[in-house]
Amino acid sequence: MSTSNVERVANATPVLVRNQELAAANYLAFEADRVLAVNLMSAPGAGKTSVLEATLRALGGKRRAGVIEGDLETTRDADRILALGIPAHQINTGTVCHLDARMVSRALEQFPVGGFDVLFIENVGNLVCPAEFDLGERLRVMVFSVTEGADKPKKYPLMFHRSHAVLLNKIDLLPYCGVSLEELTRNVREVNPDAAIFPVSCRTGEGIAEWVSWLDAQIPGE
Ligand SMILES: Nc1nc2c(ncn2[C@@H]2O[C@H](COP(=O)(O)OP(=O)(O)O)[C@@H](O)[C@H]2O)c(=O)[nH]1
Ligand SMILES: [Mg+2]
Repeated sequence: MSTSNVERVANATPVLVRNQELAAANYLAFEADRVLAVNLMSAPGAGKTSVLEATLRALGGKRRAGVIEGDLETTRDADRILALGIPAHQINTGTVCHLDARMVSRALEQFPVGGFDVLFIENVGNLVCPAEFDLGERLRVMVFSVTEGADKPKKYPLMFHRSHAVLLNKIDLLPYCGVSLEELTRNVREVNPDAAIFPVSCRTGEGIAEWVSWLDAQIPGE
C-alpha cells in the first residue's frame, strides 16, 4: 500500500509523562531494596504464568523470588504462584488493559519486596499497551508464542523493541502451526538487534535452562 494511504495516530503523552515520574520513583525503591524487578509482558495466553512457574521451579531455593500478578479479573495466576510456595500479590485492573506505575506503587504498600532478590511483575495480557507504561522495572521480558505468527514483531514492534529478552514459547507446537523459527527470529532481530532471544517450551522444558541462566546472571550478587 502507498504510504499516502497510511494514517499515523498521535499518542496521549501527558498520561505517559506522569507514569514515567511514578515509574522513576518505583525504580529507585527497587534499587534501594536491591531487588531485580522484571516486567513480564505478552499477549493473553502466550505463556507468561507458565514461564514463571518453570522459572521459579528452576531457580529453586537459590534465589528469593516474589510475584505481582496483573489481570482484569480473578486471582487465578496468583493462586498458581502461591501453589509453588512463592509469595504472590494479585492486582485486578477491572477494565484497564495494562499495569501502570501507580498500580505497582500501591501494590508495594501491601506487598513489601525488600526481602526478594527478584520480583516478577506479570503484566495484563496485551501485545500493545503494557509496552508503553513503564513500572520502574530494570528488565522487560516478553513471551511470544510461536502460534501467534511470524509477522507479529513487524506489526506490533514496540514491545519487541523495548524488551531486553524475548522468549519464543511453545516451540513444541512448531510442527503444527506452520511458523518458521528462523523467520520469526529474523523478524524479532529486525525490530530489536540487541534482545536476548530464547526459544523455549514450557511443555517440554526445552530452552528453560538457558533462559534461567541468563536471568540469574542479571540478579545482583550478595
Ligand atoms: N503446548 C504448549 N502449551 C503451552 C506452553 N506454555 C503455555 N502453554 C499453554 O498455554 C495456555 C496459556 O498459558 P498461560 O501460562 O496461562 O499464559 P498467560 O496468559 O500468558 O499467562 C495454557 O493452556 C498453557 O498450558 C508451551 O510451551 N507449549
Ligand atoms: Mg497469566
